[in-house]
Amino acid sequence: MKNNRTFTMIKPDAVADGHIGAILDIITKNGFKIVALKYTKLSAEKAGQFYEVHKERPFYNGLVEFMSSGPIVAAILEKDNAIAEFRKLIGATNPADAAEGTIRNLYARSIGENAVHGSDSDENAEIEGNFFFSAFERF
Ligand code: YYY
Ligand code: MG
Repeated sequence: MKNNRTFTMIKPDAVADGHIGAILDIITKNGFKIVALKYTKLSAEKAGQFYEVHKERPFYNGLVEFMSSGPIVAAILEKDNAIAEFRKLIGATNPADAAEGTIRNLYARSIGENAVHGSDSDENAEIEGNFFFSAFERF
């Protein structure tokens, strides 16, 4: 594996607030190439699977409910050092702590409804990309 890819979702809050275009613009202007892209909606079951690692956390049920509450945009992004570069671009989980100009600083509503997802490791980027995209949908 080349270790230059990450996976992202534009979450239901940012889609509902009309920020798909602005967020994709920030992503591409910061040198990420979109190698897979999909507008879709998660069932509660699928959202629960995606966030299974957080199953025991107190915010899990609310997270699953939120992530299945409306459409999302899923994408695989390519750039050198993609995981770290993208985490830097989205900012801290809590938008109150997110650096100025980061996507969460600009568009997140709250810690729970925080506009975007970004993978936390190369291994998870591959797992998450494969969760949303078949081999025919990613290049
Ligand atoms: O990777 P990142 O999205 O920045 O945060 P995680 O710690 O992986 O948590 C996933 C997701 O869960 C977060 O984006 C919002 C939600 N969440 C929450 O609602 N309340 C928390 N205290 C922590 C996380
Ligand atoms: Mg995470």
